[in-house]
Amino acid sequence: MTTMENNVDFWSVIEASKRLIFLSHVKPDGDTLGSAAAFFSVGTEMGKPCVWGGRDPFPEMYAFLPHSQKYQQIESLREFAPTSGDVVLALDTSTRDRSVPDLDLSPVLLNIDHHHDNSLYGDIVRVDADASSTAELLWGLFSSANTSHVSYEAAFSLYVGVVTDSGSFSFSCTTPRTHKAVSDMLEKGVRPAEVYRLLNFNRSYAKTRLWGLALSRITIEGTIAMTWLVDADFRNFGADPSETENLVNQLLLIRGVDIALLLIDNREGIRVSIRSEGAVSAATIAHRFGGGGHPQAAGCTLPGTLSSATERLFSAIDECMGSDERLSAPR
Ligand SMILES: [Mn+2]
Repeated sequence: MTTMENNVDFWSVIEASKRLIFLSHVKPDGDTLGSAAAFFSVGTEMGKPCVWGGRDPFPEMYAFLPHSQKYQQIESLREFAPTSGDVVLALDTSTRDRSVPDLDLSPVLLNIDHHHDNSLYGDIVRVDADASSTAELLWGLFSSANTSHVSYEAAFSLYVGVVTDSGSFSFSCTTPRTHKAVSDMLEKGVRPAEVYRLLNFNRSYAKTRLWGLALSRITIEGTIAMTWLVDADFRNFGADPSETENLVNQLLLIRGVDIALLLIDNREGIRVSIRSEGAVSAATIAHRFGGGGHPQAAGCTLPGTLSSATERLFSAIDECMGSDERLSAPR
């Protein structure tokens, strides 16, 4: 689904603004941050005062983005004291509750996103579910405005958004338009090798050792790979719980594996991350235990011990394999 109004309206609102307020979504990723950093550059070039914020802290790994120092962790839009003439831009944010509280205080709210489940909130909506990323969508908006304000800095920031949201062009959202946009960004001087190094050559020692431990514990049964971590593992290595993000995906890289499970015993329960590239939907498995997600990625929390949770998961997957094949989305 695509909602597009004409670009003249969009840019006349930006041009008429007294101040631009950029908002990144909760648990900010490379797309919401790269998009805001890019628009911050463009806004600044246009001579507009700009501010930028979000509900969660700025992730250390994206500190290299331009204007990252200006990001403010805020509890409410009220902290920016929005007044008439301010334009608020929610970037890459599918619903109001993924933004900061009190969005209603926005004099004008722009919703710029590519999530197919965007609730189309806001005064001006620019949602294109065919775009790989909000960054790709923004590149189109910047290009069509024919503005001279799109610098190398903006191109660099948007490139970070496209690369991270498309899994380095490996996800199915990657299209000819994605590559055309990126081609234009490279013309602006963006160096892919440099961005690759910034994004990837910064893994912490603690995380590397934690992953090593988890990878050494992998067991495989049929096409299912699983591994586990306990609270003490994080303490021993000085690793943060957030450092297991994407770890479960490593299990799917094993030849012959199409379901991956990561179980983390955090004392309050067993937190389970599920990935599936097979006939059984990860969401279907997660739903059985009160969790949720997408066909390829889902999660849930089970009570009890690691071994009882493992047993229940495996028998649930067994049952799904028998009955769920017709229900899972075609790939
Ligand atoms: Mn995105």
